[in-house]
Amino acid sequence: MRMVKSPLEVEQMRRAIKITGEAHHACMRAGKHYRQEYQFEAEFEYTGKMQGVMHQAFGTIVAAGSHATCQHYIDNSGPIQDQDLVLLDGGATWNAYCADLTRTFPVSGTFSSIQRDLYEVVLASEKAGVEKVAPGVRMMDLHNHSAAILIDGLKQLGLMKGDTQELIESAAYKRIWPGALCHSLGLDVHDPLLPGYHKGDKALEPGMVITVEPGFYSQAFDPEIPEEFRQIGIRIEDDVLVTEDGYENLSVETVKEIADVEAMVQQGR
Ligand SMILES: [Mn+2]
Repeated sequence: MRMVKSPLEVEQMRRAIKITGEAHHACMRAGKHYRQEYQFEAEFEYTGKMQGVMHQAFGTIVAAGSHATCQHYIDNSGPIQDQDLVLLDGGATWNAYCADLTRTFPVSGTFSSIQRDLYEVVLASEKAGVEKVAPGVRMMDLHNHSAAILIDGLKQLGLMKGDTQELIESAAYKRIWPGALCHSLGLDVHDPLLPGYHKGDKALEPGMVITVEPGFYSQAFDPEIPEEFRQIGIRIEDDVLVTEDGYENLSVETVKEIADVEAMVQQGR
């Protein structure tokens, strides 16, 4: 019952996701004003609450600079430098149904060249995952497809070497991306799935709602990563409904293209 959402359930999720997207936009527009992580947390949750959101789906993650390399950073207590990226992962609830969206943006309004290169790789991986969502597709296949795009991009930047399929099979890429691409979303932010959906043969069905969220997380002491690429965390996450003939990206209105993100921060408020 919880895996496959009814139309009424999807309507609640649309509302939660719409408000969450607006909260992300509010934070991007505030980029130039705030230099503490908790200020973005306040902006994000304020935007929701002003629209009647009584509960966040989970503790909002606002991770600047190297803090973003911790996937579930929750302190939100750090200062933000002018050149930092801010990774913001949050979700409103609406009538108990959850949203879960991540965006990563430069508080300066301009990605550095390295930030831009890495962001483009994660974005390509994310889009590839979203576009492959359809009934009959296994979550593991989605994950490996996005992983292949991520690995290919990192190879082009000289951050990974070797055969892409071997890197996937050996899980060597998990040094950079230890997470999972998808989880179910609904009454809980990590909604229950029957066994076999995450790693087994069970495939997606119409009415399921999943997240798609690849990331790049480079640690401080990774000898295989050039120093200028270390201590950077980037994640992009959308919420996707499986439809009869493919997918609907429920968070499509939340900007993620570099030009759109930069414009929103620069335009500001
Ligand atoms: Mn998520």
